[in-house]
Amino acid sequence: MTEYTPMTEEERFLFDLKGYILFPAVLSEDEIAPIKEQCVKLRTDRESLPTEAQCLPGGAASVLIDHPAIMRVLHSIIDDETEKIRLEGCFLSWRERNDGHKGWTPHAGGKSVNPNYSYQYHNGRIHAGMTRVVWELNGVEQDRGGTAFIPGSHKSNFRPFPECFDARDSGVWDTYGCPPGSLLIFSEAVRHTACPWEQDDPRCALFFCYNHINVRHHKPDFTDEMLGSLSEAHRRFFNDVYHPQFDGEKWRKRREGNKQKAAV
Ligand SMILES: O=C(O)CCC(=O)C(=O)O
Repeated sequence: MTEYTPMTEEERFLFDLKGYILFPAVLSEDEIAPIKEQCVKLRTDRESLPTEAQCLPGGAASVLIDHPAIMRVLHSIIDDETEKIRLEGCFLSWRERNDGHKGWTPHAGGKSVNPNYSYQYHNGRIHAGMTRVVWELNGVEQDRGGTAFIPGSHKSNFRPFPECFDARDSGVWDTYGCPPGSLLIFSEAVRHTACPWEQDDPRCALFFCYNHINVRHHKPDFTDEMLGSLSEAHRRFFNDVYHPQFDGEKWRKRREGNKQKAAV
């Protein structure tokens, strides 16, 4: 079993306080290059990619599925057992200046009893539901693109959100700037939005969506070719929604017994 360096107390404090955390320049240029090449081809020459790489997170991007820089965070905020963490969605966010993207669209935020958006603190640990992991493969300039957040809004009590605070210039939004290869992790429960892209290099970001094994938000649309191409350790992130205890011998025997009874 891979050992991960747990989040530091300071990192955990910041994530809990704000609902997001940024780790600058996690990937080296050499690590970024093949993944960016795949992203460019997905936009411009999809058919030239092997079938497994035409569906994210297959191909070069698959190394990010359980990258140690994310696992150390997911273990601290979703579950300390890898078997209980699922990857339920992955997409490429490619944005260009004046590309007609809808841009500023604040959503989510506030305490929720919906298990998907749940964000709780209990007995000294965070229990987060849907968690977005964003790999910014190009640099992001502060306040000119990327994702923006109302820090702390994953724990705010009053609903609905007053419209005045959704305005970009309301003074409650955090944005970030970061070099290529940076890692952004946020709880889907924090109020957040895409920003209009106002810089020359396009946004080239991979969004991964992780969740606890017992809940799912997205409808799975991964191809068999992509899933079949993954290592076993990577494929287990795509397990169905059930408790891993049912993979155990006791339950396997019980299922066999039930099948035999039904056949009589
Ligand atoms: O495109 C972005 O920066 C934000 C994406 C978003 O809103 C989401 O992941 O829910």
